[in-house]
Amino acid sequence: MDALRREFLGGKGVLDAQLKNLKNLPAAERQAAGQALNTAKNELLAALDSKRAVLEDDELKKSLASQAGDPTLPPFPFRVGRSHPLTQVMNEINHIFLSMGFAVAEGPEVETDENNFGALNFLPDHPARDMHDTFFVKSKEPLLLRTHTSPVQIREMKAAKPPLRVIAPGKVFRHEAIDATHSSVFHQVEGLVVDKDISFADLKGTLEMFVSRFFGPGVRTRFNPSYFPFVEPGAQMDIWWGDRWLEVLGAGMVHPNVFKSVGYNPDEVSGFAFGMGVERLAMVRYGVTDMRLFYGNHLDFLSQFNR
Ligand code: FA5
Repeated sequence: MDALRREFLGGKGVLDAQLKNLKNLPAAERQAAGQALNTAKNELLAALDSKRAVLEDDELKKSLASQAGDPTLPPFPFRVGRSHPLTQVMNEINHIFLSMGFAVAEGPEVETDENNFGALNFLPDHPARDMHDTFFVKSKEPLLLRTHTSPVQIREMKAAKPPLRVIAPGKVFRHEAIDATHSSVFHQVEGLVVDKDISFADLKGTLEMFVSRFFGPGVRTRFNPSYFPFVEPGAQMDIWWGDRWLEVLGAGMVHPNVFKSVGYNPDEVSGFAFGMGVERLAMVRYGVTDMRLFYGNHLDFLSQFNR
């Protein structure tokens, strides 16, 4: 383009030579020739400009096509994801127990009836089963959606010899009437310690230590007797929650029948276990009055829990 412009319109170009030549023409022809040259110059300039515009447009299109981005990518500014508050609370619970020497274990959400109930000393027609109604799967070996994380106790004891010190975080399922403090799918963290000479004082001390680290000093707790077929004695721990007590966990000394079901000798070992409700701990921690808010998927609510 530039070469063409120089050749025809430049200082020593074709047009320029013709213009210089005008003076050699007879006077009568000079005016008409000058006008013709001017017209030619303007036409050339216009043609060059329009060609340049077409070429530049082509170039832009080509470069845009070669850099084409993914139109499905999210626009700026990117939103940074973060863990759900219940995941944050579970991770924090895990960390506190890891620092106290516990290992983390896991079990399946679809469990055998035997691990969820039988080996935990729930007799077949015992009313304690009524508090744990769930989905049952018809299969050769009776299966169900686990109602608590306690079956992981059975799996861990069957897999290893004492001493044991494990926690088992996970999801559990119950056929429940749902309200501000009850869900049909919720989370628990199980704890199990088995060794020689483990006492109820060890259980209480461990839980007190956990609570003061999780909530900070000054949190009000109380222990009440409670019944679970797989512990004896059994207790529940409540935490003061604004204007009333909220039950956050069940606990107790491992029942001799549970030790027998996994092949441990109850005369040689003793142990304690607990199962805490993650949603309930999160509610107390953050002053949330309705558990269902955690499942609502409202980002305005969830993004307050910034860690
Ligand atoms: C149990 O599930 C026992 N497995 C706990 C246990 C473990 C006792 C080891 C002894 C030894 P419980 O049903 O009370 O117990 O549930 C334990 C905790 O889970 C409760 O304290 C509460 O914090 C929470 N929880 C129970 N039901 C619900 C529910 N429907 N929604 C949300 N959280 C619940």
